Amino acid sequence: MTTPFHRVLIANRGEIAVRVQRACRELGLETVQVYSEADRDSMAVRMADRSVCIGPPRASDSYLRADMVISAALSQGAGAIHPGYGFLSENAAFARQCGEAGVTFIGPSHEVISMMGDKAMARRMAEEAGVPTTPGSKGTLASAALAQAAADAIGYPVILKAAAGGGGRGMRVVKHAQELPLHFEQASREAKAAFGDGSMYVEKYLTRIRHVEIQVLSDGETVLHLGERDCSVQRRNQKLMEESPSPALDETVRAEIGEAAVRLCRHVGYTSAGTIECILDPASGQFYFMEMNTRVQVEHPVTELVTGVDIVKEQIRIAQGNKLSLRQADIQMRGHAIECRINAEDPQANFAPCPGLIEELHFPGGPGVRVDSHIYSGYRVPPNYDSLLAKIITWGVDRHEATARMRRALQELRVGGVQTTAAFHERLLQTEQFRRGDIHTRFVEDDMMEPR
Ligand code: MV4
Repeated sequence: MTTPFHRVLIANRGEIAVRVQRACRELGLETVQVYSEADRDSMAVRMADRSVCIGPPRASDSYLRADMVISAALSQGAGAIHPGYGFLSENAAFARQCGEAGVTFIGPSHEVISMMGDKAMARRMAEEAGVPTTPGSKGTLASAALAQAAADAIGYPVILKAAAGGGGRGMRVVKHAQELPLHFEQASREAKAAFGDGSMYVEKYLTRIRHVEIQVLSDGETVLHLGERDCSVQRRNQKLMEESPSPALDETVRAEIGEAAVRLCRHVGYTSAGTIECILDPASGQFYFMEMNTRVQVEHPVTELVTGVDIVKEQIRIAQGNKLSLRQADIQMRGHAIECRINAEDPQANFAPCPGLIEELHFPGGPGVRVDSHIYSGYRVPPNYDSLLAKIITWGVDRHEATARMRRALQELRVGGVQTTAAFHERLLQTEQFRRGDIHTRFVEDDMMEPR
């Protein structure tokens, strides 16, 4: 039974805080924006009905302070908290503490967050749900010797993964058997230091792969998939550009991967919005479960543009106890969408972060162009957080038109005062590989970057 709420606390910052503000406004909900001292002048604070400073700039002293966030919700009469992405969004303890404080956590149950946050357990759930997984160990490996035996059985190269890791953290590729024991000990030690848990599992390492992920929405009874996103344009495990639909999927695989995602959600009792990340072997067209993200993702707008579904509003409506009004037959992907992440980074300086004052700002517009951003002319980009300034998302009737619109939008963009990744995207869109839709996850690092 969910308690009705009319005020939502947004426990995040930047563009996603603005995005959630907008969804709340459209649903007639009031907003409470928490902020650190570095975000006092942020757009999200200006948009909110109420705002509360929860600490100094460092995230561990502000946006990660579960106690401060929950007490802000209670003191401001917010009946629900939206965590956005990053920060506390996949912190099962925080989700549980929200419930214990009588505040609705806008996301899955803390039990499901915990289950899918254990990447070895998530993999097991996928296997039980009949979702293809890469050949790998049954669960975590208690010693280097057991890891060696599992890897020998799988065949090299293998990839060691931390059960408490994810998103590329706590992973290590092992090419030869003799290297495994050392890599296992080092990776487990690093995972213990980084995540408090050194448990490791092993998978067959697939090379030249694509990253394809499926957006899901569930109210606990109806489980919908909203099609896939291709996130293969990455650099050091950081997504730079995403698109939907994937140029690498045909209708058969598209249906299979969507049905697999729904099966997994049903199997674990998933609710709210979520994303199932897969790796796709373009050669065979076979996809394999990688991990599940129990939060809204940065790249959700490309799905919104091709399906017409407002994912954040649906998430909030589900948290209010509403049942989904949509059925799978209502979800039609139309056209093509591309998102470019405009980061305050200098591609000519190895993508080094470039915080500073936005002296001039002009965003693109016109047909098929959406900009999700929190910056404004005169805004000072703080050095304390991720470098995302804006997401430019374009929609076209097909990939060609979406690409042409993105090129035009990037040419219209003006950001004075800080270096951005816009010029990198302009170059990327002109490569033959992108135009052919033939991108793998190592393309940027292996094929595109000029040798330094
Ligand atoms: C893999 C893989 C190849 N083979 N697993 C990266 C982040 C995390 N989601 C898991 N990742 C990978 N897992 C097997 N068995 C390659 C990666 C990988 C990757 C995957 C998708 C997109 C970008 C990536 C960059 C580096 C490694």
